[in-house]
Amino acid sequence: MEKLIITACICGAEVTKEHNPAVPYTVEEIAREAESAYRAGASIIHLHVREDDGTPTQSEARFAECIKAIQERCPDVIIQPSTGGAVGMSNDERLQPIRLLPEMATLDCGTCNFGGDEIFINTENMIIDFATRMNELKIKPEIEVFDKGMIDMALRLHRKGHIKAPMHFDFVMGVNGGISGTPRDLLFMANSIPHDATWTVAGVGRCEFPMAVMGILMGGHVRVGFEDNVYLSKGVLAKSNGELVEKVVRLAKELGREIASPNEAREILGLRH
Ligand code: KMH
Ligand code: ZN
Repeated sequence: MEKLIITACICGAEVTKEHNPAVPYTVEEIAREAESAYRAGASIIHLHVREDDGTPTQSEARFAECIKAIQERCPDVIIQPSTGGAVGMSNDERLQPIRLLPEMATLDCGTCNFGGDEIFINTENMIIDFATRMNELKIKPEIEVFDKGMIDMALRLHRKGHIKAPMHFDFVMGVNGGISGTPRDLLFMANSIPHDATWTVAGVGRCEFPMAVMGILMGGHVRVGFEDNVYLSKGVLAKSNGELVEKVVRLAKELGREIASPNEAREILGLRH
């Protein structure tokens, strides 16, 4: 089996220090959390950034500062900015970090309820526009899907030439409004993508580690981090993103799967380097 790529989603846009005091806001905190995940075995940092008070921002300047600080501590790590940002942000706002020419960025492939009155909007034309701009800049999209219909959307846009093969998917499972994080649904998702595609699974909340184990066993890849879950185990807050990554590394070892370095992850994903 291919080595396991671990992505750490260290910050997100919704989780706060009230959920877990270790959630990073400042540049220094974001760099600290990225380093803890990298040292534990993460090869990709899925990056959102915040103002110092915790407000989510897609500011190009703030991303530039955070990326610089992360690269000083984790020189070879793959940095994958979010183009999802936070619910309610405009398209232009969301797209700012791609101007920094990261190797990868997320491409959210459908609209989804996000709990309460929140709706994370990604219309077909928005997805085409985001994909086109990422193609022009040679940025590999991580195709984020919160439901099976979003895979179908991505495949349709691939057939129309907007998304290139080999495609890389992130199945985000367990969002309040998306597909649930169950083994049955993960099998359904993984069996719905092309054979030459790669995938990672991000289980939200209590689904994080069950989905990680499934991903390890099935030959997929795994995302963990505060964006998706702040607990190391039931009722026990993780002290850092590194602790969450360490747990995946332990599970992978037990199950006989080796961990990919950042350059091995680049090979697996066909990234430019
Ligand atoms: N914060 C969510 C509304 C992404 O990073 O591309 C969107 C999100 C997806 O996190
Ligand atoms: Zn995200």
